[in-house]
Amino acid sequence: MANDRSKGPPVEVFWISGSPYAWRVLLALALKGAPFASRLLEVSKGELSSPEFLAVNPRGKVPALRDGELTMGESMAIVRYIDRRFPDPPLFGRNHAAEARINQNIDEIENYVVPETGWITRALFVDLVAGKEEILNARAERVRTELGNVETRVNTWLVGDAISAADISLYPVIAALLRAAGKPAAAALDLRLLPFAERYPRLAQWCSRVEALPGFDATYPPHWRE
Ligand SMILES: N[C@@H](CCC(=O)N[C@@H](CS)C(=O)NCC(=O)O)C(=O)O
Repeated sequence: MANDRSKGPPVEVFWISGSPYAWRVLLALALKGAPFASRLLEVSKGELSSPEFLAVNPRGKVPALRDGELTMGESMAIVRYIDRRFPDPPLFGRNHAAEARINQNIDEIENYVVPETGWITRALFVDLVAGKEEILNARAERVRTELGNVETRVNTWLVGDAISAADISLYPVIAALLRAAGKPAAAALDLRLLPFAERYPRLAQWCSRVEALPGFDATYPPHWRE
């Protein structure tokens, strides 16, 4: 079996509930059906700055992974590692052209979407909007441009006819953004993201497709259910 993990201790994944970047890693593992040891950390308990965790990721950020001697951070680097470690099903395409398109999508998401959504979601989650409305609205405008581009070309999946690392990289970022956009503090902003299904119907269907994947429920941020 390609994903047989009967030998050796399981891969350990360090994460916090609601981190879109950590969610990418959980989704990748779910799609692979790969067993792993879940290390759910709590920021409020200082667990991201404990010496034990800093030994895994000196940046003190999640996601992080430990597999035997290997320790690493950075969500998409971890997803790439998981793809090599558990080859089935492939998340970076079945040929070079598909891999190229998947990687281009990922880099576009990392370079043009995440820098904007990161600021917006953080500001809304910790209620630090006051005085930053103008810059946050400008960021939201750039997000809408990027989402509009994706909306015009998304089919069943972002690339080709199978879910890939491109979908995995984008979904949690959008899910966190939409959750943030529903916070009361968002009323002070001109985000124009909701109702998402009316503004971006194809992307909304794509989100539903991701949410219907086997194993998706187990990746859903536990504190979002509370
Ligand atoms: N580029 C990193 C971003 C990781 C990141 O910013 N994680 C946040 C959680 S969403 C974190 O650990 N923040 C804790 C901190 O900065 O102290 C990745 O893709 O993994």
